[in-house]
Amino acid sequence: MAVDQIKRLYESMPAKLEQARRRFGRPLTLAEKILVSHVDDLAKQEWSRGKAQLRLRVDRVALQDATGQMALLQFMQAGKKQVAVPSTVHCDHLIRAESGAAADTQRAIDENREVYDFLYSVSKKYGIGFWKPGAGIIHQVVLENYAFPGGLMIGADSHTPNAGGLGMVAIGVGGADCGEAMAGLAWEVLDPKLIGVHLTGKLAGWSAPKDVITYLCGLLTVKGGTNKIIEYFGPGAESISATGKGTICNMGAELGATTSLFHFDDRMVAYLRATDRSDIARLAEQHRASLVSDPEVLRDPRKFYDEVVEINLSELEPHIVGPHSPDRARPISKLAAEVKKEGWPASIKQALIGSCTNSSYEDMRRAAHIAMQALRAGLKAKTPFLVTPGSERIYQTIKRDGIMDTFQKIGGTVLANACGPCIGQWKRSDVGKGESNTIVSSFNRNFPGRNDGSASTLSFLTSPEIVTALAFGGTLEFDPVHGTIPGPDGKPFRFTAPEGEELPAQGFVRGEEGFEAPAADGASVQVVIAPNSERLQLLQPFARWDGEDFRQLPILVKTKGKTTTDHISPAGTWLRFRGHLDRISDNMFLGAVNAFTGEAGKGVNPLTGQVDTFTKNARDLKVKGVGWIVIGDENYGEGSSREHAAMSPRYLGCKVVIVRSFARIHETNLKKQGILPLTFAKPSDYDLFEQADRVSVRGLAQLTPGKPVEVVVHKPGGKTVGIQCNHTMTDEQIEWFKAGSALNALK
Ligand code: MIC
Ligand code: SF4
Repeated sequence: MAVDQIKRLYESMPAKLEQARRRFGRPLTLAEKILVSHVDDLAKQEWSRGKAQLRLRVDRVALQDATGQMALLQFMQAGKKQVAVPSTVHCDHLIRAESGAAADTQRAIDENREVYDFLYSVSKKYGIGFWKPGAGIIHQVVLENYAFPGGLMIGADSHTPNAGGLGMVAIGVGGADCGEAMAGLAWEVLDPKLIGVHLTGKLAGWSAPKDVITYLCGLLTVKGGTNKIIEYFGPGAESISATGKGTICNMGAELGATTSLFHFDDRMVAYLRATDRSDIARLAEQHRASLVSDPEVLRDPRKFYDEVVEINLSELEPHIVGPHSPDRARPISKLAAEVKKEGWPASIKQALIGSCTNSSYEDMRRAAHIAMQALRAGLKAKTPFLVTPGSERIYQTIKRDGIMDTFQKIGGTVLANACGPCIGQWKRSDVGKGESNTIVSSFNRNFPGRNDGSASTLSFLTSPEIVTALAFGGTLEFDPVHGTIPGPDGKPFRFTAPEGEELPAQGFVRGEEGFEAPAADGASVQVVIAPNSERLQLLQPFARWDGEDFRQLPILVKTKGKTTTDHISPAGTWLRFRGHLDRISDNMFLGAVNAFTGEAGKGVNPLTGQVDTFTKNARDLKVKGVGWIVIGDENYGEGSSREHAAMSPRYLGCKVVIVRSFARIHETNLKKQGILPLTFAKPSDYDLFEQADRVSVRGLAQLTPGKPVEVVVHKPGGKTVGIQCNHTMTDEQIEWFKAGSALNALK
């Protein structure tokens, strides 16, 4: 965004904030200030945390190559000439880690040519900035180039909140939301509740920004942040670099939070300057009062936040989370005992650092400091060590400063500046299929099957410096903070706490950054999609609701326990089909655990009684014109923003999803695609549903915001049980349902 636009935003803030203070009758927190300055119509907007729907004007939209394909296919249907807000596309998810940066990037360019060409030509045509494969991971590139204090951004990726490290409200959403904002519509979100995290003390020694968020994940759990913004403030915040703040906000996605952000401070100024944005830093300094909470809020936070969490950074121990869920947390000092008790494989097979979460200069410096200590002592890494730099700028800078060299000396492999192993784009050959094994990384997610497609891999997440030390220990039983490992001379070797500058003393190297600006006039640019492509498919509108109640729908799947988007629509090799709805639907529910059998990915075809994959069963129902229903557990749809987890079910005939509770982005994605998302009024009603039941939903013509819906369960013997379910649809969202999708309603 051009500096003059930021200036205009800042200049408009004081008057709007004053208006809001008068209206609310109280001072404002930072998140509120940013929301207030971005509402579409301040005079008419209703406010009520957890209830009102906010209509906002975003400053920017960010897309990546996996979810971006659907976002752009939907945007194209709006028939606009240009995007209405500054937008960028980042090619990062489709590069598979196999043999190292250069070869992997080249292979990705060859394998994904058709998709890259599509993204490139759409970007060129509609005024979107395009970041080529190898340029970096979306969130790191956005932090380096586009994020700014006080801004509002949406991105088709759940870790978009990374930009909160620079004091921005940055929210992960589905592709349809992005498509609409790019087409010039206001963007809607539930007025969030606010959690204040008051930081005191100072990060020091082994404790890293990652520990703030892994600790919070343990405390608040994966659904603790749902429909809430997490605002960090207090004297401790100043001890965390801007990129460290980014790590914390990034992984706030694992709490299900709408977003996370920090108040503007001098660490942000330093980062803006180091990334060639002194002009923005200066502007923000001039408008500091608008970019932090009002003083009354800081003095008495409990009056203004719905919840306040206190963290004394000086007492925060390094944490490690996993396996299988980011909220399974404990201090590293407690891990060894738990590993023994649980019988997890202690031996570490792979150690990985980097990703969008943790690949700042500071992270790499501190990890290299650990590696240097080991090298000097003559130690060898016991496990393969993989490094994923977040961007070309980081890569070139750590290369110049000898950090890459250090990693290579310990036998590390430098992968492309891309998602790679974080999203299952990882060709691993060191373990057999189904072999139980342990990996540690500095990434943010660890759901079963995520990194290498194998649910038998136990993935643990912690700071890059701890990952690096663990690579030398080779076992989860090693506590680098308190313990020792045998040195080459047999004597115990102890690491000293990591150190490292937050920003490169000689400045960042810009490198070949791989940015392509759009055409000045895109009218003549052609966007081609081959009719026989297996990678891309133009979208056909979903059918309108026929005006009838849903009668006697069979249950395609009742899921048990965690049902993340990685369970509903796995990534890894399936990323290949992210632009082709029919092809990708073959992965539907592959990871979902069938509550009736405990098996993943398979169930009884309700019409034939045969056992098959959920996809095959759904395709059979679709051919026979029978709609179906999904029953789900807590926090259904946790994790990614991928709308394929809503589109595939919709495409194959799903009408209703009833669950104990939803994750925010997925619930919206279901609404956008015309599926009815319901929650049990009584969560124990989940237990009522059995394989052979049929389910009716009544009174659809009278759907009303805030009013429950009547659901009837028909038992095989003819008995029926009526239950109540709730929905969170607004009048507008009910129109989406009736039109068949938000996109249909728009047209
Ligand atoms: C992820 O971390 O799960 C992803 C892959 O980045 C997703 C987006 C996607 O599925 O393409 C996300 O976080 O939204
Ligand atoms: Fe990529 Fe992983 Fe970050 Fe998602 S979490 S954007 S897959 S690096």
